[in-house]
This record gives sequence, C-alpha cells and structure tokens, in this order.
Amino acid sequence: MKQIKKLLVANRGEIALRVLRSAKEMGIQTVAIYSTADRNALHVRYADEAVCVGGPQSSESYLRGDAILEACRRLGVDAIHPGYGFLSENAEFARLVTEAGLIFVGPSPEAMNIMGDKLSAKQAVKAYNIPLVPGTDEAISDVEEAKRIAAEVGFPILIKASAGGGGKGMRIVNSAAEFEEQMQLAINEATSAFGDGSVFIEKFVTGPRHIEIQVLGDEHGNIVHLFERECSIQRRHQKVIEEAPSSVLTPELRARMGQCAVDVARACDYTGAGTVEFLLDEQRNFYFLEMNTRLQVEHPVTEQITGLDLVKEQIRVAQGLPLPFSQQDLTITGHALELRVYAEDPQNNFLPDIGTLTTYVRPQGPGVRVDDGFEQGMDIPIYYDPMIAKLVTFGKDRQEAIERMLRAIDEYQITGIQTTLGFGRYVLQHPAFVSGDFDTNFIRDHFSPTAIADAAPQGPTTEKLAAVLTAMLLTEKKPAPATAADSAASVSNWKRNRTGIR
Ligand code: MV4
Repeated sequence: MKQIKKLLVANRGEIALRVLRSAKEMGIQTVAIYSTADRNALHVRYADEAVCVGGPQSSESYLRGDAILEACRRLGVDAIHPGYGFLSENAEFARLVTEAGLIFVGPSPEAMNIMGDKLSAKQAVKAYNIPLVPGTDEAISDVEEAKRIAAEVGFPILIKASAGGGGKGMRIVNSAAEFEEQMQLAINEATSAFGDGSVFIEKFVTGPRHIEIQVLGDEHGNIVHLFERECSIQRRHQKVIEEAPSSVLTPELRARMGQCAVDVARACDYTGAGTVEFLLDEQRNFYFLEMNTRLQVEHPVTEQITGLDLVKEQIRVAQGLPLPFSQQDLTITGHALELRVYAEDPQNNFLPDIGTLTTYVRPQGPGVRVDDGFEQGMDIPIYYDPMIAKLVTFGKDRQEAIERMLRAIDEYQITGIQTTLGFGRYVLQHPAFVSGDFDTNFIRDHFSPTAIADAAPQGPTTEKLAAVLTAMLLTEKKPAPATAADSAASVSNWKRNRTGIR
C-alpha cells in the first residue's frame, strides 16, 4: 500500500471542506487551493496549508492543472482529490497527476475516457447483459439508416451527443418529417460544444424516474454497490432534491439494478467511487444511461443510509487497500433526503442571486446534516456554482426524513440573498412528492412561481400536508407513528414566532 501523507484538494466550497474533514480524521495533512475570489473561504482556513492558484475565473484557477501540479511539487503533496466538477472527470489531468508520481483519488484515466463518451460506454457494457434504451449504439453516419431505426423504435426519439451527458446536447424529434433537420442541428451543436459531432438515437422515455446507483471498486477487482439514490426532482437538469432509498424500488429490483451497476463498473475496471445512472420507465423497466466517474454532489444521502464515509473509502482504495466489506455486509438503514440550497430567486425564474449572507444560521438537531462552505457575513462569489449548501436529513423512515427536512428548512435563517429553501418546502409538502408518485417532470407539472407563497408554513397548507400524511397513514398497511400532524403544527408555530426572516 502507498500511504498518503499529504492530500491536496483541487476544489472549493462545500465539497472541498467535506473532503478535508475526512482527510483530517484519517491523520492526513491537507492542502487547499483557492482563487483570489476565495481568499477568505472556509476551505482555505480549514486546510493545514493553502495555495493561491490564480484569478477568480475557474479557467484561471480551479481548472489550472499545471498550477495545481506545481503547488503539489512545492509542498510535497502525494495525492490529489478532485471533488466534483472542475478537473474531476478530466482524464488528461488524471494521467498527468499519475505521471507526476502522485495518486489521483479517483478512477483510472482509461475508465474516465470510456465512460466520458456515451457511445464507448455502450460498447464497453455490450459484453454484459445491461439493458439499454432502444436505439443506435454507434455514431450515426447514414441519415437514411438512422431514419429507419428511428421509425423502428418509434417517435418521439432523442438525438444525443456522444460527448454530451447530464442533459447536454440532447434533442427531441417528434416525427420522421423533422428528423433530418434535427439531426444536422444536433451534429453542428455537438461539434461546436464538444469538438466531436458523434450523435446517436434513443427512444424518448416519457415520464421516467432518475435512479442512480453508487458503486465502489478497489484495485483488487472487488466492486460493490451502495444502493440507489433517486434524483427525479430536477429543474433544467439541476437536481433539487435527492433521496435514498427510492420509494419505488422493490428489494428484487434494487438487487437487479445494483448487479447491473456493478457490471457497468466491471466493464471499465472501475476503481474508487462512481455512479451508474439509470432511467426507470412507468412499467419499471430500467435502462443504463451513463456513468459518472466522480464523487457526486448527492453522495451524503448514501452515507446516511449505509453508515459509510465515501471520501474515506475513496482515499483507502486510492492507497491500494482492498474494500473492507463485501456486498452481503451492506444494508440500508433508515431514509435520507438532500435539499440543495441555491442562491437563486424562485420568484424570478431562478436567476442567481448573489450578495452578502447578512444572516446565516444553520438548522441543527436530530437527523440534520448541513454540508456548506459559507459563514454569516461572507459574500457569495458570482464566478462559481450558486449552490450554497446541501441540507441533508435522516430519519427511521421516509416520513420522518420529510418531517425533519421541513423542520430544518424552517430553522434555517438566511437573509441578504434569495434562496431555494421555500421552493424546497413547497416540493416536500406536495402530495405527489409525499406519496412518492412523481417523475422527472415533477417541476414542469406541479410548479409555478406563485406556488411557493402558498406553501409558506402557516395556515391551510400545513393542514393540507397533515391531511395528506394522514390519508397515507390510513391507506398504508404498515403501522406509522402519529407524529405527522403534530410535527407539521409545531413547524408553523415556530415560524409564527419569528418575523422578517427570508
Ligand atoms: C433520456 C430521457 C428520456 N429518454 N433518455 C437527461 C440527463 C441525461 N443524463 C439523460 N437525460 C435524459 N435522457 C431517453 N432515452 C430523459 C432524460 C431527462 C432526464 C433524465 C434524468 C433526470 C431528469 C431528466 C430531465 C429531462 C430529461
């Protein structure tokens, strides 16, 4: 094993702090990097050492692989954790890190390259029995052939860019008549956006749920899955609420999807933490979409239900250690929710709302975890992602996790900027969310800007939530605690005692 003594975290914000904390617990010396806009950031103060790598723009700092490697040489760093975003899925950077004699805490550059390209990912998993959405598994070169396949799978179809992912470079085609034009547009778009015009076709699955499986692999060929996260509540490909486990998977389906995820990881000899994304259709058929070769934003919900520290596991396997557990050792305990708190104004088309955190008081208490990188008085820089915190709650079951989330949202005090906290409360109280009857169209189907005011924690809406929960208790066979209505009522009492917040 190669002992890591000093780890550089090539990231900022909440994830930098998150990774630094686990490194510290493991007795590893830590180095932060920062841009001139982040001089006073918490991750800079938290690390043992910190290096300024450039100007505010990401391209001048957090994306500067050369400056980061230079800092590693200067400070005697022996490993780099890339976090998510920035250089985390850059295979070329991972290769340079390894060539410099350092450990990249993540998968091999080869695995990143295979999964970074959607078509090569499909090719890689071909030898395994992985369900794929009907369509083409090679880049379209012949329009007539493509049209024939499109007619075969049936419209509407999606044209996707092989180099895309996360919703980038997708086009819906509703009929054969518009096929050729849309395909040319898709190719042009992919060429200018990714420098690669390869596109392919998939049947458009309407109203799917987004289910992803966390996997973990070591350098000895062991791969396990850590169950699923449901991320169907999204707005323009930006996740809003994630949860684990999903309320729709049966133990049998969970085991089948888990095995498929392990096979996808096996197909590229995956090491470290990764996520295999699936679509689940209305008949509960599942299809492999893509694999994300990084630690994801929403990893805390998996940590809460498995009791594991994913960053520690990443660091252990990066040191060459074997996974300390097998699949049979892993179980799900309880239920976790994550609400992403963005500095955005839901009343104003979710425009980023930057400014100073005049008031910033985190919620506390049983089952509440806040991953963030800010403190009261700090400015939210305009240069980076507007996510200010991840509010995570854990409970013995989904209902308790929801009740704790509503209570935590109400305790959270943020002034100076608009946030998506109220929007989160709206979603969490919505009958479709509470009952688990939702898909990726939830926000399109159920949200309008005036809806948030209606969900404020006073008056009839609280009663409505209590009514929905009560109705669920009456229809469900399992005995459920009689705390739903009490808890909802206490939320509104707490809120009534305060004014001027938000
Ligand atoms: C799809 C799809 C429907 N059918 N593929 C969006 C993100 C990217 N990972 C894949 N995405 C989708 N692919 C087929 N064949 C619908 C989406 C999609 C979506 C997927 C997951 C979560 C939210 C979504 C929102 C819009 C579209």
